[in-house]
Amino acid sequence: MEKNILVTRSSMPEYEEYIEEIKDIWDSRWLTNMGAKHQKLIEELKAYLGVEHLDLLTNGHMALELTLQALNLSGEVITTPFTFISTTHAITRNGLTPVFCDIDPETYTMDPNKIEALITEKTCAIMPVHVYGNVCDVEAIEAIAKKHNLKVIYDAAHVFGVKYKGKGIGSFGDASCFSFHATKVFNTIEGGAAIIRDPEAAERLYRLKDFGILDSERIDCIGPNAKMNEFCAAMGLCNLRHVDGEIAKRKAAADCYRKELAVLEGLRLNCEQADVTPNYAYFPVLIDPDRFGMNRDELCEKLKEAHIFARKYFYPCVNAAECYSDRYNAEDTPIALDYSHKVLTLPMFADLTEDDVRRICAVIKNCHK
Ligand code: T4K
Repeated sequence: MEKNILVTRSSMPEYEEYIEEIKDIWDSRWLTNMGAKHQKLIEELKAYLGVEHLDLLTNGHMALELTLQALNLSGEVITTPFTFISTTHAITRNGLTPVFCDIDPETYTMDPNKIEALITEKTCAIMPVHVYGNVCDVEAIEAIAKKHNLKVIYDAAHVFGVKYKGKGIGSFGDASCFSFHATKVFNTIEGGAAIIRDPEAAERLYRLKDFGILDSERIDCIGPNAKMNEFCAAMGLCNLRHVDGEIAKRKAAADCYRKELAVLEGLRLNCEQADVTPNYAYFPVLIDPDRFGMNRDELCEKLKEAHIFARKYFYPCVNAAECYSDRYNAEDTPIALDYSHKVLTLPMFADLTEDDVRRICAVIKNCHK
């Protein structure tokens, strides 16, 4: 039987490298609560991402949730429905109201031309997503935010290592939140980071992730426990040494896909953006059923039969998900809704070989009319 190919596979260091990295945790017995590995990883990530400030959290979701809380926002947040549910949950769980803006048909990111029509006197922020590693139109978004005095918080879960015009993507907007989940380009097993420009809000986030504790006798805000532990930080220190190599391997797989699928009628490849240094986080393809000869769901099933597990990221469109559909009409964001039925994310990870890619593409070509 042919081996299973899953949508992704975690990048990991050599076993011995990780064991070496965690030895001093045994000696110190310091396992969590902003220990030495946590502090070291912060410094290394600041240098790698080219940002002046960064804080670590248990996961990307808590980075989003606590960043919104630290910024003391209230009212409406304009966001995209074409994302992982976490983005919207972070807004809602802060008592804020998500307002959905449709996406740009090329980049799948928030369409800046549709933002201003959604601004009301209650709007406090814009929360776009650099989905699949595609960079949002940061210039247009930030010009609108400036004009209307709104905060911009990027969900940067997919863009680790991406640069725009030579600048680390985390340096745009008022804040950016990364995910270091096992499935991401760079992982700390579970983990995340928040980059907040305003030093006061950044300081608040540092306390919020530790229950809001200011010092041993004062607790001045209400926060959860969202601290990254030392074992996760150690995994991060190891993975960071290899991340450039892992991205280069992803590029080889992406190049192979592009070559194999170049002229397949009805299958659109992801855009290649000018001025962007990509990270090849995901490999989305858009299926036009009439021209391809089969719809996205049918293709997904055919791949499954061949032991290839592509995923429908991001279906359902968030405003059509059960927990939001009573309050929103997904038809208000027609492109996002349409694409949620047409995009398939093909397997993409550093260890995906060119033979694997050719095997996947052979199934796809076979399904093509
Ligand atoms: N914002 C955006 C835009 C996001 O995409 C995400 C997370 C977040 C915010 C929140 O960040 P975190 O709080 O998660 O840090 C996965 C991930 O759990 C999630 O992190 C990710 N986005 C989302 C897009 O995908 P599932 O339910 O699809 O994962 P699962 O368990 O089906 O795994 C997918 C594949 O990954 C498996 O088939 C094999 C591989 N895998 C998985 C795990 C758990 C590994 O190789 N190793 C592993 O340990 O959600």
